Amino acid sequence: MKLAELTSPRDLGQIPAQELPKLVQEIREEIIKTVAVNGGHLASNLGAVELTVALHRVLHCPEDKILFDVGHQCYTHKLLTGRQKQFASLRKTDGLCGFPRREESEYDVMDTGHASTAISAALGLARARDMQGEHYKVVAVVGDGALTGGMCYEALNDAGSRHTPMMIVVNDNGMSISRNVGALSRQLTRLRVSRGWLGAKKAVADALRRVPVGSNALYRGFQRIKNKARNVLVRDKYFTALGFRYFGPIDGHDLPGMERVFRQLLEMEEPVVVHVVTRKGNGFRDAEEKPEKYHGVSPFMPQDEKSGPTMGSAAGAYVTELAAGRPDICVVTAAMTDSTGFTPFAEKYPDRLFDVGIAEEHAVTLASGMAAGGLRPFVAIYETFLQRGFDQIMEDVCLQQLPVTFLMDRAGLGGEDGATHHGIYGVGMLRTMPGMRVLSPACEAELRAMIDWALSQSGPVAIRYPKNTKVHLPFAGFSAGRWDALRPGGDAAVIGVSAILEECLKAADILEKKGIRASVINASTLWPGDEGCLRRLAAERVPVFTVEEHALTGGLGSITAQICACAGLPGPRRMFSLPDAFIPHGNRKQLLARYGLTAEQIAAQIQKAVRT
Ligand SMILES: Cc1ncc(C[n+]2csc(CCOP(=O)(O)OP(=O)(O)O)c2C)c(N)n1
Repeated sequence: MKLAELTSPRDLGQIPAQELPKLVQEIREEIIKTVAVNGGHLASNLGAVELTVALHRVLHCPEDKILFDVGHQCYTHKLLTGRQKQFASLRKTDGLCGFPRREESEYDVMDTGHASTAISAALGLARARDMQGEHYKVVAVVGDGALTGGMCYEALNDAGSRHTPMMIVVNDNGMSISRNVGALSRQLTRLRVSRGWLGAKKAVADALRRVPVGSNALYRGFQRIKNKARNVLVRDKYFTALGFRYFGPIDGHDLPGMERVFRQLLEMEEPVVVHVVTRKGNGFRDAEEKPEKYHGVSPFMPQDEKSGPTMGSAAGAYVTELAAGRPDICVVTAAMTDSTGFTPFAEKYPDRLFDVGIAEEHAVTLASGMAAGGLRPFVAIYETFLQRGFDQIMEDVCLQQLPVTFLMDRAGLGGEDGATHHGIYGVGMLRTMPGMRVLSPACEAELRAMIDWALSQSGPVAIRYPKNTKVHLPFAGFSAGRWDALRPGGDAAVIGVSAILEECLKAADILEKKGIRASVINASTLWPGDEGCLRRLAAERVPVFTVEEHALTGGLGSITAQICACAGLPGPRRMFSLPDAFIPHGNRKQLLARYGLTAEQIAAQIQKAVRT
């Protein structure tokens, strides 16, 4: 049976074992072909093909539930659950999402994209099942990278305490995006490389084959296997201490072996952890050799190489430069050293960069402690993932006015990654925190000036920037707290910030052709904003329009409205923003058009407003 002929994962059961390698190969080719055109999480998906096929062969989904942590490795799952025909639309506007989405399929159990949530959610489902007297199986697939996130420990601790039956598959490839970090990762490595796990594969598979079905017999069988295979099975202290039965490590590319293990262990009504060893990028040589590069890729190759330097790489380069003269500068990242542009810093100052794993909450409080101890920490992080640290920024940084600088990459629409990756709520989040200053540059020169200013401050500063340097500003220097005009004009004032200024400047050009002279103002100090600027515009009776690539609540429009209301000034005539909603994945330009944020749409609306 070919991939295209599968109507549901149940059909997998009809495929004889000897034909499965062909299917696996077909899935891999489909993934490579699609990601080459659409971009996506290539290496993670290639590593999880056999694992996903094995799970779908032993489970009865959608009644049984598979939860993929992060969800970036769910492509095989999508291909096996009736979405082969739409697969070419992966990550495209209105196409399949690159992460599980409940509205897309009944096989997608939770909407995900942020790491380390699967065990908690699986435990919730397992408890819902038990309380309602149902009997389905619940399986969480968690990478060794995701396992560095604190939520996993909280969930394991809880699950083990009540002995809730569920299965956790640890997909261990030794990698997060980069090489994995931390003590637990070291423990997994020890298990993986310990005396003869390769030998264990055969011994365990042989032993399991002889175990009869039925839970008591299974349990005895399991004990027998443990005794018998004592020399090859590895003793785990970690999961066992938390109340789980640990089983492994087993080969994550041996489909029949995995199937046998999953089948047997699912019969045990207990919390079990199966440690599966996979190779990231498996089956695609480049990705196997450079899994970091192929973790998440743009459509490759020709376009990818053209994409040019990012704001993140500019931030990383500048902080590295500054660090030469300032031994107090250090950097904290949460499993994103390379993605945030800080590899050069890590290479030059390995003792001053701390990759804490996928642990954003810890990253923030760690930085607060470093600042309290006299250092000048930068937290390099994607805006969307900083959401994890809300309480820590509030209590551990702002309450004490500690000089931590947040370098927030991927501000604005996250494009093809979708709802979980857009950085469009950060301003609203941060400006509720007393003492926090929020800046947003539109070009590299402005970014560097902001970093300088942050270092001159004794309290917290957040600098948020988009992925790419798009706007070529007539940059005249950054002056904290001031909103400067980038071009003059007395008929309307278009106040924008960061990347969307490009659309504002174009809108002003369009308006000029219609006889409307609009100034464009760069609100680079987003918060606390510039009341003086708004007072001057009000005195000159210039109608104000705000434009931002951020949700309406809490962003530039609401900042402007708030300042005006408090100062008794007329508020903005219109606030152009993204809606207060979850924005789906898609091409940035197309999304801007959908929400009325292109230059043409902005100009048309301003024209209507000033002419009426
Ligand atoms: C809260 C959060 N922080 C950071 C990320 C970015 N991120 C996506 S996948 C990933 C690594 C996951 O590693 P692992 O779980 O081992 O999966 P693998 O890709 O190696 O299969 C990271 C850091 C995220 N999705 N969520």
